[in-house]
Amino acid sequence: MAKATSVKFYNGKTIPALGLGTWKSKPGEVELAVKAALDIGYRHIDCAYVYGNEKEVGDAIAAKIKEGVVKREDLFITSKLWNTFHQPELVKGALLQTLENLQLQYLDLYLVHWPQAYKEGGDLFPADESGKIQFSDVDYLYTWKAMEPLVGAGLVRSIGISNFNSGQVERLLKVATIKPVTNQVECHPYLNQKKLQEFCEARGIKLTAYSPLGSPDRPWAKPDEPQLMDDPKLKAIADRLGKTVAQVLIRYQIDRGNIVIPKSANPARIASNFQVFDFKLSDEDLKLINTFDCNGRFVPMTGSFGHQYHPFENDEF
Ligand code: NAP
Ligand code: SBI
Repeated sequence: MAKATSVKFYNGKTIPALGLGTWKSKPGEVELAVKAALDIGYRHIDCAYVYGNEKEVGDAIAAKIKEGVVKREDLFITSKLWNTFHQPELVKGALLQTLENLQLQYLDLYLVHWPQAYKEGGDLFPADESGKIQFSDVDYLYTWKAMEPLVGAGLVRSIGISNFNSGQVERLLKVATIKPVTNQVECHPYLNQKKLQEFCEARGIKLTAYSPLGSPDRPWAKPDEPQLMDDPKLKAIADRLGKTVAQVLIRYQIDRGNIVIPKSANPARIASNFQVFDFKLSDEDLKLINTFDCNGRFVPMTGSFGHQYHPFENDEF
C-alpha cells in the first residue's frame, strides 16, 4: 500500500495530509466512522467542541488504543475553540472540556474556530428574540494570547486558526509570540483560495482545506444548488484517471501542498477517500482544475454577518 503523505509545520511537527472530518456526523454514527477510519489507516481526526460529538469520537479513539490498533503518539487529533469561549479567561477551561470529551491528555492541534466571538456563557449560538446571533466584541488577538500558554503547559502541541482572512492573519502575526501552524479554511475547486494559500505559505502557515467535497450535507443546502461532486468537468478528469470525483478533489489538495479533511460517516466512502496515495494529478490537470474557481463559498456563516470580525464580508481574501 502506498504511503500516506504528511505535511511539515514551521515548528517541526508533522500532520498527516489527509484527515477525517467529523462535522455533521451524528453522535450515533461517528464512533463507528472513527473506528473504521483508524482501521483503514487514517491517523488524523478533525474535531470541534461545537460539533457536539467529541465524546463519541473519544470513545472510538480510546477503543482503538485499547485494542492495540493505534498508539496515541501515532495519532494527530485537532479540535477547536468555539466562538462563545473567546474571552481569555474561558480559553483554558474550554480546552480542558474538549480534552475530557476526547479522553485525551493533550491535543496535537487546537484552533481558534472563527475570528468573531459570540456572547459568552450560554448557548453555542446565542440568539435574541428575533433569532439574530448575539455577538461579543472580544478581539481575537486577546484570544490568541490565551491560546499561546496552552503549548507551554503541555496541553496542546500546536496552535492555529480557522476562517481567518489575510488581513486578520497579518494583524495576528504582529502580536503573536507563537505563530499559527495552519489556517483551516473552506477550499475546493470553486473556491481554490490561491491568494490566501500563497499569503499564508509566505508566512510559514499551512492551509487546511475544509469542505473539500463541497459539503453536500451542509444544513442550508438547497436542492437546486450545483453540487461540486456532480461537476461534469471534474467527472471527466476522474473517469480519465479511473478515480472517483471525491478522490480527485482530495488529491487536488494534497498535490497543492494542503492538508485536507473530507467528512464521511460511511465506512465504504471513508475507505475510498483514503485511496489517494497511489496517483498524482498532472500539472496540466491541476492548472485545469484551478480554472474552475468561481468564488463559490458553501459555508458563508451568514449568521455572523455584521460582526466587526466577520472574515468574509469586507476583505478580498
Ligand atoms: P465535505 O467533506 O466537503 O463533504 C461531506 C459530505 O460528502 C457528506 O455528505 C458525505 O456523506 C459526502 N461524501 C464523503 N465522501 C464521499 C464520497 N466518496 N462520495 C460521495 N459523497 C461523499 O464537507 P464538510 O463536512 O463541510 O467538510 C469536511 C470537514 O471539514 C468537516 O466535517 C469538519 O471537520 C471540517 N470543517 C471545518 C469548518 C471550520 O469552520 N473550521 C467548517 C466546515 C467544515 P457521507 O457522510 O454520507 O459519506
Ligand atoms: C456547527 F456545529 C454548526 C453550524 C456550523 O455552521 C458553520 C460551519 C460549521 C463550523 O463553524 N465549523 C464547521 O465545521 N461547520 C458549523 C458547525
